Amino acid sequence: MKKRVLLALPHLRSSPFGFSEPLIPNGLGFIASTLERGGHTVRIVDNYLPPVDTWKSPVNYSEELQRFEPDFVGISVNTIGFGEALELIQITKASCEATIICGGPHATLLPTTFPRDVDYVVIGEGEIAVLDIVEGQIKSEFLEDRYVRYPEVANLDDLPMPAWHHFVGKDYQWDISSKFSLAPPTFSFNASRGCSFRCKFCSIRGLWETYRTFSPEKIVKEIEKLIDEYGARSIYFREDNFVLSKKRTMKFCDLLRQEGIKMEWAIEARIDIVKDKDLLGSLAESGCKGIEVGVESGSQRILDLIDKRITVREIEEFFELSHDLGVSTYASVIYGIPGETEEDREQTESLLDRVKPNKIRRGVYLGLPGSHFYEQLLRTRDYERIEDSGIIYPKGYRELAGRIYDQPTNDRTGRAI
Ligand code: B12
Ligand code: SF4
Repeated sequence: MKKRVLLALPHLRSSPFGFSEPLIPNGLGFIASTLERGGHTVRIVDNYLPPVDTWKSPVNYSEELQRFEPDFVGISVNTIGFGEALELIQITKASCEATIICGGPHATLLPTTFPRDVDYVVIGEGEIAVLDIVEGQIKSEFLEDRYVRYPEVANLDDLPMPAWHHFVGKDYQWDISSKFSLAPPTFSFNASRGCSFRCKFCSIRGLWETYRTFSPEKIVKEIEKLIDEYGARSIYFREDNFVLSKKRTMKFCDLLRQEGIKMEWAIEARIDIVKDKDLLGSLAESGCKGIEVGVESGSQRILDLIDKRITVREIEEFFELSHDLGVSTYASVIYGIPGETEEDREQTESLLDRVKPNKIRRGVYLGLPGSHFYEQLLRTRDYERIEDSGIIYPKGYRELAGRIYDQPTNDRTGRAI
């Protein structure tokens, strides 16, 4: 029997990181297309979107539930939005009879923190798990109590591409010129999952078991569809490491050129991989206009401490090459890694002065579950405070954030902390 499924993202009232990038939620897009391929009816309510369509008054969300009458409600939860997700769960429970399913990074990293009102907590990849829950055929070997953990799909090409029709025409960030000057509308696109590195501040190792990619052929076909059906003029590949496989990346660039696709695009990449002259040259030639890289620190001591596996010299080489090739760069650095000193921070500023990225994002480290440093902080208790969601504010966070963000540091309810 065909079912009605409402998929929702919680709003964020405030965030210690800032939350100014309302991009298409690819994860929900993949789940929606998988359900629609099975003949089910899907509605996506993205409360993260400005202007918040159904959240401003929670009554609107409950009206939406009453209007759509879903059989299932699926809520996508990041650690940062866990508090708001709890409110969505409460409203859902009070407004309809739907079975409640939660998934996403927080469900994967801290599944037992969800209240009993949640009928299923999906750990890891969601497409097949949600489809089987909705169709009443969860495989018993992947279900324990209410926790569902399916193996990762071996070949990502077997999945349908995101159900873009849910997002087109809505108030997403179609113009990302604050980061890279790409011709709008820019579609954000997730073309790989996972990462084979293990940087100690990053929770990716807890989220995806293996590194997998869509094939270059499938990505190029989808780009053609985005151009033809939705007038896409650029693509922003939002994923951990677009270039992990040099062979796949070169093939993708070749295909774009062979097909004569004049598409501007941007990626996120690791410096040690993308500083390769052939690779960067090929990216530039086939339309890649911008690369976001995790510089993290200008201190080799910190780069080694976080197990980044890059050197300061490699960072310098990457920026020299990208400036030569005219590829715009967006450098992300983190301050406040446990063990960092004032001298390390000076080295970071000095490196940024030398390499001159086109744009810089300075963040202050917060502990998110699933990372090595998170577990270390839990053990050493070297923190100012820990939120109910699990987020850890390391010692010195407040003072450093005040300096780096140059504004009073608020907690997530808006109170000064
Ligand atoms: C693109 C992206 C963003 C976009 C999100 C756009 C959007 N609306 O979704 C933007 C820029 C807005 C963003 C913001 C932030 N992000 Co972000 N982001 C990513 C990134 C790079 C890709 C996400 C993605 O598309 N993945 C691909 C899809 C297929 O995976 P997915 O979304 O996880 O969905 C799958 C499963 O999780 C699951 N699933 C997801 N939802 C649901 C729902 C149900 C019901 C079910 C059953 C399953 C399920 O099934 C999906 C399909 O398999 C990830 C890293 C990563 N590789 O996942 C970080 C990541 C999700 N972000 C992270 C963080 C920390 C942030 C910020 C706090 C950063 C900041 N500086 O502000 C904010 C917080 C925003 C928030 N609302 O919480 C962390 C989250 C960690 C955590 N514990 O929650 C991640 C994992 C990065 C990391 N390495 O730590 N992010
Ligand atoms: S920071 Fe980037 S390279 Fe390091 S583990 Fe996370 S996703 Fe991989």
